[in-house]
Amino acid sequence: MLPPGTAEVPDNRDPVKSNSPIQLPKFAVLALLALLALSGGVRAHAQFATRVLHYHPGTNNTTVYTNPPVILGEPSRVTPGEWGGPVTPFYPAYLPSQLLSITGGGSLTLEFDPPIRNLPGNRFGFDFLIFGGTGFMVTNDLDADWNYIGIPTTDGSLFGVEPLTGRVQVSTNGVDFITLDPKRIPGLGDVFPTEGTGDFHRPVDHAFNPTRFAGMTLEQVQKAYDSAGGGVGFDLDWAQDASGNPIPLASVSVVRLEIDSGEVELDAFTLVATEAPAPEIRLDPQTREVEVTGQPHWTYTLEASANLVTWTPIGEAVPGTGTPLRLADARTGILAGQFYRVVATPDFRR
Ligand SMILES: [Ca+2]
Ligand SMILES: [Ca+2]
Repeated sequence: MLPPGTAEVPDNRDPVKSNSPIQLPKFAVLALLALLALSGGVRAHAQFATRVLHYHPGTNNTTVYTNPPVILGEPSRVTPGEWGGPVTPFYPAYLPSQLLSITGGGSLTLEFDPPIRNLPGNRFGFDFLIFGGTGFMVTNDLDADWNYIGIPTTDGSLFGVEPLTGRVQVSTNGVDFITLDPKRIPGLGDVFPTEGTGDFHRPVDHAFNPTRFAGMTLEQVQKAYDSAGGGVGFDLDWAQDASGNPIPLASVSVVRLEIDSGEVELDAFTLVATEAPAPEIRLDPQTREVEVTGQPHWTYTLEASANLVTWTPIGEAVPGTGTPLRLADARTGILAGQFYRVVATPDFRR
């Protein structure tokens, strides 16, 4: 049985097999996409806030979290230092090198390049995510060495969150700002705690009210996240004018957070990767061409392997168009015994 998303070229001496294209089941491609997300296949260009345009910590901000550049880049995956370790919903980031604080009267304006896009394939409609420094409260008692007794379990409540008022605004030019409907925003501080092994471009299902995590162990929380990395989602469809009329927005390049009261500690802002329908792929063993119907905003790379362990990209990543593409293995001297897969990568620039 082949691993998902792979197809073996039959031995060319077998005329029956070699003349019939191999149709991969759709679930195989889905599984491949999931594998991609888990293995960090998202390429490392700017899918996060790229520049701080303005930061005011707020009046009477006495926290140590006031170094603006720490909001740029991806959310924390690991907390460094003696008391550090992997960032999980039970062990959130807490260092001044990770988090930025805003209190009442403060604001933060960030630029995104590439811009945030309001694409129909964005999961749950969310177009960008904000990650914070909150964590799930663990209710286990501690032993004499400050270790939890039993398997750590949360009651589903968040710590490090206080009542917060303010607004989220977006802009295409950094001058004119549009406010996102405050009634749609789930609470600026109520972010799902960060899971450092998760996909920071995949929103958590917001049908999961945080209290739904009551009674869960860390392993159960991670499973409920369904490969997502946490954070709270925002939808450009929430943009509205002063009278509450919706303003259609295809993309924005600036986000501004204004806090009126309370205090929030934020880790990062990320773009949501749009989700493409599972592409159909076919392998023509005679010509060593794989036909894939890719989608816009994704690129597709053919990879080959002789052992299903080491995979080599064959050729360049090709942008999806919604119509069939042919990706060919033009290498010479390599005959039977090759496995192929197509790796899909979200393309934030197209
Ligand atoms: Ca949207
Ligand atoms: Ca950070």
